Amino acid sequence: MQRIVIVMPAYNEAENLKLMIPELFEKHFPEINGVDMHLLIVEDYSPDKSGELVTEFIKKYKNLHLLQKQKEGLGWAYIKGFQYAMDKLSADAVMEMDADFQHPPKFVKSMVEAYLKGADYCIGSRYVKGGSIPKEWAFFRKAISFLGNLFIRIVLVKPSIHDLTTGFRLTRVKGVMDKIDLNHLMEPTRFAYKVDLLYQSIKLSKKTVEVPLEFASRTKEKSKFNPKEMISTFKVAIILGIKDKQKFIKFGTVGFVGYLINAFFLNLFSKSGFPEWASWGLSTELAIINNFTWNNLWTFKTDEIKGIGNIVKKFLQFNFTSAGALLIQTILGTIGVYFLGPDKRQLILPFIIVFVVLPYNYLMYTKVIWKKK
Ligand SMILES: Nc1nc2c(ncn2[C@@H]2O[C@H](COP(=O)(O)OP(=O)(O)OP(=O)(O)O)[C@@H](O)[C@H]2O)c(=O)[nH]1
Ligand SMILES: [Mg+2]
Repeated sequence: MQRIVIVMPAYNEAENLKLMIPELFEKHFPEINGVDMHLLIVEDYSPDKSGELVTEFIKKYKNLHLLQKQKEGLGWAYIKGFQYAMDKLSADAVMEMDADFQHPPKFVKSMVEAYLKGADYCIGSRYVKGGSIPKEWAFFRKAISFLGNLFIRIVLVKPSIHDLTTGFRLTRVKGVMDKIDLNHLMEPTRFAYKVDLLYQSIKLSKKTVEVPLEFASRTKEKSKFNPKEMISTFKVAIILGIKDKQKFIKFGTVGFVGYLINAFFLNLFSKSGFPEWASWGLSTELAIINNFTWNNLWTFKTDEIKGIGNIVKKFLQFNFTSAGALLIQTILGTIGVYFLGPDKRQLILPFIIVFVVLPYNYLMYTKVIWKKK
């Protein structure tokens, strides 16, 4: 049976926990069939004695656990909770859920169902059909939430995901959570750690789904929402966005150098009396060798191909995908000239390169040649 551990950080949440724990164990967990549901409260010795309350509840609910530690902020509470759930509780999946009822417990079931249907990463989403943000929020806060989220969506180029800043998520351990270097997430003391975690989880997940979430406002006490948290969240998104594009920029630079090498040696060989076919063939191969080498050592250095056998195999594959690009370019070029006329040749070429060959190459490099291990 799959074991799902809800990781729930709580600091001074005794009032909420008093309601939350019985509600989960008596109302919602019994409605979820075929899964071993656990709840782990991560608590930092709060002055309101939330920890003692949980200890009392543990006597009644055997799937309830408590992790107590020093206070280090929101991110670390979740991170240490995930580590505990994986190492000590053998979780197959972990869930992020706040104790303050902003993530209404009735939505746990739909998240678990999405996971059981095969999702590796389930995002409780406020911005899909059926999801919502609190009606009572002031217009300003609604706008900040919506626009901030939209901004991160654009910066990270994740148009298919609608909610990137939600705190209600379920993650498969094997292949996703256990592949993330949790001790080195960005901004681990703050809310912003969520953006880094999400970014990495989406990358590692084969199937990511959004499940509607009706986000509630805090029931007890005032909100701690503040500009500092907001700025650090945007900062993480911008850094990740640039990092993401850095690869593409390097790929473009290597490709351009490859083009220069191709042009230089084509000129040199043909001037030195090489037959036409040999000049083209040799100069193209030199460009291919250049592109393979620098992409391996620089663009994709995090997935560098090592070992002579591997290098030879991948280099042959690289030649093969390069031949694919040549074929695509030849076919599209011929079709283009047929329809638009030979005088448009100089216009057709860059068009094909930018819109077809570059995306094709990038896709082949990231999904085939330097595929993530
Ligand atoms: N253990 C632990 N829990 C924390 C810490 N900071 C926040 N939490 C808990 O993490 C959950 C989310 O924190 P909140 O303070 O509600 O953060 P938020 O939802 O972004 O902001 P609000 O609008 O104030 O609700 C709650 O259950 C908190 O009790 C912390 O430093 N340690
Ligand atoms: Mg909250």
